[in-house]
Amino acid sequence: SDITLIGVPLEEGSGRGGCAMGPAALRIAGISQAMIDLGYIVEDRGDLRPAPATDLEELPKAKKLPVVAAFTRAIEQETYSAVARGSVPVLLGGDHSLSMGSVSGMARHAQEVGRPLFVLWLDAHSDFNAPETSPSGNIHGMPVAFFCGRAEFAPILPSNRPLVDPRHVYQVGIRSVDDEERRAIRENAVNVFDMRAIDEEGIGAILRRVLNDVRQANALLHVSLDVDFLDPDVAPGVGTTVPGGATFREAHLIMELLHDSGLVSSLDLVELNPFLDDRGRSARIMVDLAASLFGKHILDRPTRAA
Ligand code: DIR
Ligand code: MN
Ligand code: MN
Ligand code: MN
Repeated sequence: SDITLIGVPLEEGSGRGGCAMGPAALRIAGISQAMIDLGYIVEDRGDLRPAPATDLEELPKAKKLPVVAAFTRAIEQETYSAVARGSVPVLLGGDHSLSMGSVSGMARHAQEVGRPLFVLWLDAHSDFNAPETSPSGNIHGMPVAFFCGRAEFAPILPSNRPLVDPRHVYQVGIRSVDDEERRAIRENAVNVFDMRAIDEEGIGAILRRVLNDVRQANALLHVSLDVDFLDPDVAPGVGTTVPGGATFREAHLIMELLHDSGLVSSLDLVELNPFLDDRGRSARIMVDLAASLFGKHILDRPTRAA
């Protein structure tokens, strides 16, 4: 298949209920048909349902670690298998801790093919906490630090797993960063384009810079889209809304530029909480954005160099 859908009914990383219904809501909103309509062969692998890990303990500063760790292992394997057979993995979340697995699976593949892995992180949050710095203990605030090797949990994946270079992580839409997290993203030289950067430079200019870097490095690109990247007026169906987010048009332009680039290897759609949504609105927007990333557009236009 061209695209592999992987359902991840995981909410234990978020500290509240609801995200486990995310994959079901994305399917009802038509994620599979949207891609079939664009001409892709789509395989839906259903939902992952791993039993909690028995080799890891609950930690006060990494809540529900045995559940999140079991998902991380299963997601890493499913994502790796999909991309290794030439398909584009699309993770249907589920809270953002699922990216510990998806990005690690992509990093395994990138290492095998001898190319670097870049990550585009579309989020209100940097998700660069570690158990020692997290104010909440919720693991969905830690995935970027995890796949960069900067958050030490008990062993979840093999200790020799490939890591992502934090200088190859591009965060866009950021507007909520914890104090110690701010220091960590600076020390690790993560590329951060906060909402002010979007206001001042425009999303198109920022995306072209990111895509240029990816192309120059001959890298694979993983895109991770958190619902709260969007303004809460656009997408209310998420547990951690932050005012002042991306508009509908800014988000669509990103997806259209990503499609035109031909550089995207894999995608996470995360943090959708159908319990908090407004009659499926946020689910439909996430499906619409994914469709744009896979080539849905308004008019044909001549290809323009980035
Ligand atoms: C906060 C909120 N930085 C934390 N994080 C996230 O709990 O670590 N909310 N990711 O979506
Ligand atoms: Mn997030
Ligand atoms: Mn977020
Ligand atoms: Mn480099």
